[in-house]
Amino acid sequence: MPAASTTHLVLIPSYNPGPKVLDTVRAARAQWTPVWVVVDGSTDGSAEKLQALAASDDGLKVIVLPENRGKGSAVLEGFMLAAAAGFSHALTMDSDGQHPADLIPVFMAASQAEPDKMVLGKPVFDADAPALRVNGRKISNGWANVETLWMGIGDSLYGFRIYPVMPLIRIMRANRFMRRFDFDPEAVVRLCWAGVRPINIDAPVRYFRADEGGVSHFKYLRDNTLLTWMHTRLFLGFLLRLPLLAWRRLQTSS
Ligand SMILES: Nc1nc2c(ncn2[C@@H]2O[C@H](COP(=O)(O)OP(=O)(O)O)[C@@H](O)[C@H]2O)c(=O)[nH]1
Ligand SMILES: [Mg+2]
Repeated sequence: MPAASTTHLVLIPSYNPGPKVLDTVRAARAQWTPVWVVVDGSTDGSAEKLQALAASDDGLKVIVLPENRGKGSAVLEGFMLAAAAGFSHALTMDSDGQHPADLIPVFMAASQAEPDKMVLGKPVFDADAPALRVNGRKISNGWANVETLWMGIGDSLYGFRIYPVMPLIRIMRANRFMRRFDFDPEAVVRLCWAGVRPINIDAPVRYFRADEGGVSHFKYLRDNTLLTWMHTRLFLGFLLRLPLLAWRRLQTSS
């Protein structure tokens, strides 16, 4: 197992993740120490299995939330504990096997070289990726780029990324949204507004069929409505900040 980092950790929010969760966490542990999992009120017995894994692994910590509160809430809970433990950055990844654990060291190295930035995964889809999801994210990405005046967000939604811990906590404390599926895109846009620039790195994303152990809690109507409302409020926030953003943008492009 790799030597323990005192600045960077892997944080995995997990809600009823399906059969791939233990392999996903093991794969992350093979690449990084420490790894923390935040179990977000799961009802599938995964909390107990993860706790059993952690009992024999000092590099793995499992935080169990009693009720499901949404991905953003689960990540925020983990970030507050990470900040209290002195960590400055966290790589978030999903618990269902879709994200490339083998790229954790590459992302961490990029973040350690430029700690003022966030490191965003840019998804490379396999042939099984549902067209509706792939095309849907183009809309979210288009909005995110407008809202940040094209400051370089490669992908707004991919949850395989490194956030600076304190800037994100400050943003989330000041904002009552970002607690569910609206977390990832709103986080990158608001971090850009706060002056945290993105680094983009290509990273494969896998889509598993249900019979292969694939699980998704994405609901098209509910979550697309959430994303539409999110971009509406971000666009209004963008209009308010437009003079400041335009000024900054001119400075960085010259
Ligand atoms: N959708 C959802 N995901 C959650 C929640 N809490 C934590 N997560 C985790 O967030 C990640 C993304 O969720 P997932 O359903 O796989 O979304 P998808 O990969 O975009 O289809 C997974 O690791 C989930 O386990 C929640 O309340 N809802
Ligand atoms: Mg998933």
